[in-house]
Amino acid sequence: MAKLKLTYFDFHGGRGEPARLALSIGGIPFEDVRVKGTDWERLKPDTPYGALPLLEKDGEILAQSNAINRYVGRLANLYPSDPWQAALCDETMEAVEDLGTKIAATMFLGDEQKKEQRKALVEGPIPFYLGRLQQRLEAHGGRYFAGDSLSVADLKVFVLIRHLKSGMLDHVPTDLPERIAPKLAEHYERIKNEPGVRAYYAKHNVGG
Ligand SMILES: N[C@@H](CCC(=O)N[C@@H](CS)C(=O)NCC(=O)O)C(=O)O
Repeated sequence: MAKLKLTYFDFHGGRGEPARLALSIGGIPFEDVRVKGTDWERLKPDTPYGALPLLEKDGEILAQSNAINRYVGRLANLYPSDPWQAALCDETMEAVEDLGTKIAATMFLGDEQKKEQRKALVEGPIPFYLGRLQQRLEAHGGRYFAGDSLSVADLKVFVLIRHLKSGMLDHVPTDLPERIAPKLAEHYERIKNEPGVRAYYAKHNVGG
């Protein structure tokens, strides 16, 4: 079996978390490398695009979170084999990237600028993407984003909603998902209660 090493920052969320979840749910052994902020500047120049996550397979490196999600999704049986359903899975992951990139741009701003830009997110892109993701979920039957079973798309949306509800994003009300997209909030609860997801967070001793 290939030797896998997944490298991402040392917190439960962000672009590396769906792949960690997928590998864990699939029972696929991997080395779970968690980079501390203080080590990052030293490691960054040696990464393909100056960013994480990275997946290493037998010494070869794969970058870009959604490429990693697709690969581990295939390994873990969490990526649709039907080409159309696979494309729908990709669509969802890219939509989460669209919003995630906007949120990430506010992470390291000073207090005033952060407040202003988060307010703009709360009045625009966050409700827009939550509403549209909910519409897309409902168009696919309301349970899963692609196909008729759990996929990496569900995991990626789950990680986004977990972040929005976490209280870690100053100036972003934690009840936005429930208020704006109740079906998405239900989807979050369902995914959180998937046995593999519960087992992952129990193992790491954190709440889903
Ligand atoms: N398009 C890339 C973006 C990767 C990215 O921006 N990663 C962030 C963490 S989520 C990062 O490495 N930030 C540190 C830096 O840019 O120095 C992907 O999807 O993997």
